[in-house]
Amino acid sequence: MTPGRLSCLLCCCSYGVCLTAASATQIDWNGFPFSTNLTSAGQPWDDTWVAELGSFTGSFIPTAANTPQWAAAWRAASRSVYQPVTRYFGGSYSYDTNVAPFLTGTQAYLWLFHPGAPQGEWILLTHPSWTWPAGSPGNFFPLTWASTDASQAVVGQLAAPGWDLKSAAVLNSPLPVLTFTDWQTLYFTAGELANPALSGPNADPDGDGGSNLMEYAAGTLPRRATSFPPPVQIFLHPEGTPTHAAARLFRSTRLTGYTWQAQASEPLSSWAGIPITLTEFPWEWTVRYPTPLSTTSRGFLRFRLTP
Ligand SMILES: [Ca+2]
Repeated sequence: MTPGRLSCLLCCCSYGVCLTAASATQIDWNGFPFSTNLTSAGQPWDDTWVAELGSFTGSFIPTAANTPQWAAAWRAASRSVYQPVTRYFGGSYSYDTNVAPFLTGTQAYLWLFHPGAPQGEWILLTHPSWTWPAGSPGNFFPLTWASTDASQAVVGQLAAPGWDLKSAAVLNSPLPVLTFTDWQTLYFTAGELANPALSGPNADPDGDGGSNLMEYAAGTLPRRATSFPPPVQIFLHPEGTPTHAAARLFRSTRLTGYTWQAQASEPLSSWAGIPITLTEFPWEWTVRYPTPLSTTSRGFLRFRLTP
């Protein structure tokens, strides 16, 4: 190390910011605390909102007209849950080498969404300067991409009198899938992730009776007891004759890496898979018991989640 470089590092340390050579290229991204962020109906965003920093694959260019194709092309580098009390979101992404689609010079975006169905609320922000810099293990100074610096909202609206960010209603457009591991990282801190009794698949940190894995599979919140996996509905399927018993499951459309199976049993000693043929919506699955009520003395239906 040259004397000049050494004196520079000592100078930095003297001001309380001690930098080391073990740095990487880092993007800090965030919203502005206590800003006013509203839905298209003028309601404040709540804790169901998620913010993601990422890019689209290949040559895909997001527009307000092609929202149904966004999810398939989107890759998130970093995610954050929206904090409705501080009205803040943000995260950090560090890398030594660029991994596709976060290649040098590729446009980056902030995508914030409320996972409603069939109508979601979305806002997608960017700025011409938000392109991924080359990754380097010796990059000391992080870049900051803040929503207040965005110059374009592909959907939604940027600051105007009365609000800072305003989302738009988006119809019939899916959200990108989310692995259980990424879901855990979204809702638990690094320290909590090391504690399976809090963040593991069988844990129930909000005590609402839904394990973390079930909350993930249902698209509910693991840290709010009033948000829990809805019970399976049992009913008679009235369409056509004869009448069958039926069951309805509500599921997260972001589920990936796990598969729901519907199974039926008459003696309870064995289960047979039955097709999910009555899907009306992506988030709602209905199955019929294979034989009609008129010829069934008893029967059982279950949904099973398997990796
Ligand atoms: Ca729970």
